[in-house]
Amino acid sequence: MTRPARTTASTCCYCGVGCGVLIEHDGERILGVAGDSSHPANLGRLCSKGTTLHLTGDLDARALHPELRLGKGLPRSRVAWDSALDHAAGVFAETLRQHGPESVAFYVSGQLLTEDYYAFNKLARALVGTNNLDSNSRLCMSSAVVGYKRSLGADAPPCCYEDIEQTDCLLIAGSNMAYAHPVLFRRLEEARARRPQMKVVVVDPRRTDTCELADLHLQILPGSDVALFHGLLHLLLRDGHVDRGFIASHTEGFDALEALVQDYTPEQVAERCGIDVRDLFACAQMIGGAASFLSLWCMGLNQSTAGSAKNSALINLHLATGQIGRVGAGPFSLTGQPNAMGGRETGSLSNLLPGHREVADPAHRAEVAAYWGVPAVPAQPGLSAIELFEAVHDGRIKALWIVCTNPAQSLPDQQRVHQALAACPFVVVQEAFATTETCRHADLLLPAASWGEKQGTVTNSERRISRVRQAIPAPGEARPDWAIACDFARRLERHLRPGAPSLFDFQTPQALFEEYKALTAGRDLDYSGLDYARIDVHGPQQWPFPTGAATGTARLYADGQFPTPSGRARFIADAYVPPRELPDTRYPLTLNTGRLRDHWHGMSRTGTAARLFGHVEQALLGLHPATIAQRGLVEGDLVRVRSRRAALVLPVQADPSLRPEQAFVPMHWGDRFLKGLGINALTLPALDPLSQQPELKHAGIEVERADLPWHFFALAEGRVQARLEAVRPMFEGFDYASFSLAGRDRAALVIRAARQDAPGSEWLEMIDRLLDLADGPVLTYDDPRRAVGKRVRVEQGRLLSLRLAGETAARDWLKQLWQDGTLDPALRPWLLAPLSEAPRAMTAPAGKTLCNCMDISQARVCAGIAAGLDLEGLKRELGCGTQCGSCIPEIRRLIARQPVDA
Ligand SMILES: Nc1nc2c(c(=O)[nH]1)N[C@H]1C(S)=C(S)[C@@H](COP(=O)(O)OP(=O)(O)OC[C@H]3O[C@@H](n4cnc5c(=O)[nH]c(N)nc54)[C@H](O)[C@@H]3O)O[C@H]1N2
Ligand SMILES: Nc1nc2c(c(=O)[nH]1)N[C@H]1C(S)=C(S)[C@@H](COP(=O)(O)OP(=O)(O)OC[C@H]3O[C@@H](n4cnc5c(=O)[nH]c(N)nc54)[C@H](O)[C@@H]3O)O[C@H]1N2
Ligand code: SF4
Ligand SMILES: [Mo]
Repeated sequence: MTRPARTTASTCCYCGVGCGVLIEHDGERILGVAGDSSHPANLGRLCSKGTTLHLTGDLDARALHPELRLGKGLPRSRVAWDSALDHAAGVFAETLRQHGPESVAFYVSGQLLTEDYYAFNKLARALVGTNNLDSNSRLCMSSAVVGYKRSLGADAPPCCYEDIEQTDCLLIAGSNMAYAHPVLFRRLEEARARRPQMKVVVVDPRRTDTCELADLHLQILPGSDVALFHGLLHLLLRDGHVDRGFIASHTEGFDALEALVQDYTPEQVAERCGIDVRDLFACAQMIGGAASFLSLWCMGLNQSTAGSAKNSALINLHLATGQIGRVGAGPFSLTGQPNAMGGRETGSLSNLLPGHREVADPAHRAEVAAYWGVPAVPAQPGLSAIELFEAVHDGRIKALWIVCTNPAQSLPDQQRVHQALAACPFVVVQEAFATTETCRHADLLLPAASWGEKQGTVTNSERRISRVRQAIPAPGEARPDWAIACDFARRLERHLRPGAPSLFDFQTPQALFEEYKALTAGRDLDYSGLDYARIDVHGPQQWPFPTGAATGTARLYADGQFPTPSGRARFIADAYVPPRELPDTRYPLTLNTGRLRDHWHGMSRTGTAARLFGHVEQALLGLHPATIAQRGLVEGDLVRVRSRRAALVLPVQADPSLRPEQAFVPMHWGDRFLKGLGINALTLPALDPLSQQPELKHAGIEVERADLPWHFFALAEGRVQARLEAVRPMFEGFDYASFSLAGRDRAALVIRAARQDAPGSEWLEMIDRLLDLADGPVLTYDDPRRAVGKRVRVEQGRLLSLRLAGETAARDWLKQLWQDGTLDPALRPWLLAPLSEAPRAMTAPAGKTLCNCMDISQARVCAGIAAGLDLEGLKRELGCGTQCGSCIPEIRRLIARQPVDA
């Protein structure tokens, strides 16, 4: 029986743009999504990830029941919630009794809702008595937090999204918003079309799709932003483009900065940044001559050992020119995760307390303790993410609770992270997807409700608080994060505060919100005047929203008053410091890492939707064509990438958008999808001294050809998640093994692997069983002398699975035949033949999918361009780019044939 379709308005669970989505469902299953045209962040738009939300979340990948392991090395088995949480409370209580509050820690996430965050925060500080609560925002926003606080006095992005549309000069530094904040990029594209006089500068070592809108791209050397920003200030001063009146009335510390930037002469800066000095002049001219100047930035500034300095050096430019607190002006940090802002507000970093308070401030601690009715919140500073895992590694942390983050994929220096987790006496992982690398290490796995299944609030990049609403029940026994935290806390209270009234008597997320919001009263972010009902009736609101307010606040600091003791903003005079791993003879290349358009972090969710692999199917090491040639490589070769920490084998890809001394790998592949602990096996745990944010963007590497003559390729349709779980352990003996999905309405698992010699026949027999190739209608070919063996399963005129061992040249053709559906019977005899003998009639592989919504391949777009179509023509004829628009920057790039090979 089909139920009537219903719609629930909620918020997208991916990026910090915070788009409103309408979830279409029947009360049991989510059937579709649409952009919410009444939501001020997106006004109806969604990007390629947002529009495919309903296709993600394969139940085979979900955590459905609590599971407990009673000893290291033993398998986990299913337990009831009661015993799971009683057990956890017992272990935590015993650990606290024996080793004190510094022996336990919580590692949480910018993807939690504000209510979840608050519950964990109170649990750690008020009940357990530790500040060892840190969040993955340490890898993401902590340099921006320090930047705002040091320069402006409070952690508050002062701008709003409309400023992006209304500015005269936009500087985008270290942000690939075309991929990472696509709906804002759509808004920018549209604004630029209306106001072509708007100037756009992009500062990025790569020529990204974001550069398609730029008047000027400064392709700087990695990590050289501080030198660039000081060099720009030098020129603004020289040309009289600073606002002396604003500096005198509203700032302090300019003299020291003015003295410092004297040394940042244009020629020196151009050399240090590796750019043409004329481009530096042009950039200074655009900023200095603009009526309004806005900057956007993201991980290219934050993920650096100079992250805090980069943030403040950029904010300096706004203070020196008085470009803040006005329409189209200000320093606007883009938030990565959907609720990294909420984490900052609720104080969910180890050095923070709720309401933008500091652990280090005794008055702040006393205020929070009094509000909670506890004698004190701990004064001992908590450990930040990297320090925290170091403490797990050396045994100081004995019980670790991980929520909504996958550190065994996303932290740098993965060998150490995996060692730490393997050795930790008690690891709790509270997860929506059981497939993550971190789940392997869970002694207790707690299934969490996820997007569409839980409710609460999130704050987006422009300080706007939106409701997250539940559409359907959570699968299995999964429960919302706040409820798990409070249930555990009440059980722990029986050990730690027997008989005392509970601090965690919350029956709804709304109750948590109501208790928490009072802690913002009188603080810079004050949203004590907001409640769920107000958002339900009047829509999402921007803080501050104090009691009695009728509307939120679009822009901060319009009056030139800053939340510092003196009321003045501060110039910060930090000198340029280079990245930790500068190129040397052993590691001459710099590895940069970042996002793809259609994947989200460790891919626990996006990795369940086959079509999201259509744009980029596998992890490739991008190198400049000249660098590839110089090393005697050709595109597609497997190379061994070595850093000071580990080596990883990957195919190489020519990427002319890079500088010759640079390499790029997307951050998304962890050990599940790429053997060898994933990309972060290579990255380094060096930290910014103020924000403790790791330098995930610059690792010294070298590459060399990996001689792995025995290749393996397989494709198997159906049950992709379960099949991946089953086959993944069989590839431990391989030097290279990469896993992905293919298809659109039907999904297949795709495996590419290589090693020195052929594995034994038992291995092949086993893999054939797992891929449905052991019996039934399977065509076989074996040449044991050459260690070549092929299997193809054809059923009812369709190719269903295949494996090519020892000789894989026909892999793309066969994959395309699978994708095409019905198999032409005339091709049957050729399926197992060497590629050179295959008929000319064989279809060429379509290659990557540019437009996900309309399923248009790059090949078709290129053919259209060759036939003379422009963007409008391509939209009209092919339909590409007419839905979510995420592919438009790339289509523009193809039309412009950018980048041209340098
Ligand atoms: N599709 C997608 N979108 C996402 C996410 C995702 O996983 N997938 N994740 C979300 C999250 S949590 C975040 S934090 C954001 C991240 O959003 P972004 O920061 O925009 O994304 P990244 O690709 O990590 O890095 C941005 C750019 O920084 C450049 N860069 C590297 N080093 C330097 C440098 O030294 N200086 C400068 N100026 N630039 C440099 C890189 O070349 C890269 O193009 O994306 C959010 N949105
Ligand atoms: N090399 C390199 N590494 C990086 C970066 C980089 O640019 N380069 N970027 C860094 C940045 S900016 C970030 S933000 C991090 C992100 O790193 P992670 O936080 O590890 O990324 P995710 O894969 O998003 O992890 C979130 C987890 O929460 C789970 N989940 C989803 N919904 C829910 C829910 O409602 N409840 C619970 N309990 N679980 C849920 C998901 O299945 C997923 O496993 O990666 C960092 N690592
Ligand atoms: S831009 Fe895309 S990923 Fe980000 S919130 Fe909007 S729909 Fe979601
Ligand atoms: Mo992030």
